[in-house]
Amino acid sequence: MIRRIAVFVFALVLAGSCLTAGAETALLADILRSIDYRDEVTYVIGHKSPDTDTVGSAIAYAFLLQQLGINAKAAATAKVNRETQYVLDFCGMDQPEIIPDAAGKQFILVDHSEYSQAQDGMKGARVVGIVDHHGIGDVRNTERIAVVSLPAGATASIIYKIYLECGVDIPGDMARVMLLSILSDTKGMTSNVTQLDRKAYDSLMTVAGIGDIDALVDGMKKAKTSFEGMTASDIFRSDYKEYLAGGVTFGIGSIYTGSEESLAELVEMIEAEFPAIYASGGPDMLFCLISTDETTWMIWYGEDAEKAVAESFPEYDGGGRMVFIPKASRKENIVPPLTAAMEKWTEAGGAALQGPDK
Ligand SMILES: [Mn+2]
Repeated sequence: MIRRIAVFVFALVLAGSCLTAGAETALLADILRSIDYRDEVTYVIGHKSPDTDTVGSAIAYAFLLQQLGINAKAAATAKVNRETQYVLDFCGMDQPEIIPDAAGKQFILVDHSEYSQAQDGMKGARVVGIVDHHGIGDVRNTERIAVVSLPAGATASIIYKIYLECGVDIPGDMARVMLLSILSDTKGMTSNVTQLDRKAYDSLMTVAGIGDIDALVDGMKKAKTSFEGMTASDIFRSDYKEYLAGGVTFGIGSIYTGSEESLAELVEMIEAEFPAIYASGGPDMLFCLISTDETTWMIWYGEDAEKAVAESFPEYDGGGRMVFIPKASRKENIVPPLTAAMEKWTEAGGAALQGPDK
């Protein structure tokens, strides 16, 4: 609470400063306004197992749309993780409303564009927009929708660009939440950073009013690596995504930890609990990445998971675990080869691989 008051006072001091787009034409703003929202509320929502970029982007994009006169509301698929809670506390923001079932509602998706990562019921929902940095997924709408997909380290960087193009001022709290979302997805501007992220970062820093950014990144890291009171399953699912390739479903949890000792502990802990996690339902195969700043260990569970690893990573030595040095990124280094291997199986013989009945 004290932290929130402090942030509020801080925000008042900053109230005078915000970033403006100048006299650029706001053609994109007109395009976004022209979409048929059917007088319904449009929820701006991120992916399952919400992370900071997904939640921060939903908040910042909903605010932008509201400035355009659109009835938008930030939402989330589930309770936010510890890092995100830390960020929201710093920004003096509440957790977005949780929508447990998407069916029958209207959405703009941020930070994802695949049904496998979308909230349950999304196939029965109306999707009127997508803003994503993961390429093009399988979400469909027979009507014309606004899709913004760019190669960036964070969705929040794309949202920043939309603010500029729409000529909407960025207030201090929105600058802070976008900045911290970018820092989260790019691991403190060290991973997957593009020119757009760099521009967004530099520009948002000028209005975010953050004195010691390193201390903040450190605080986010500590919040993220605090596994106190969490079960192995909670830890595995704290940053977890599901994928579909060649008729096979697979889930990948990604865990970051500060030290080699805790990496070894986590590997054993997840391995011990993998059968139970797997049995509780979900995809055909489970993978878990456990990383420090230097290395990533990958472990897996489920029929044919090892076969997928062997085909995806020729360097795999058959030892039941894989170690990547330098650390591996789920999005860049793990998902593409696994997806390619599973798609090859389907091409090779259709039902070559059948997940267990569940
Ligand atoms: Mn993201």
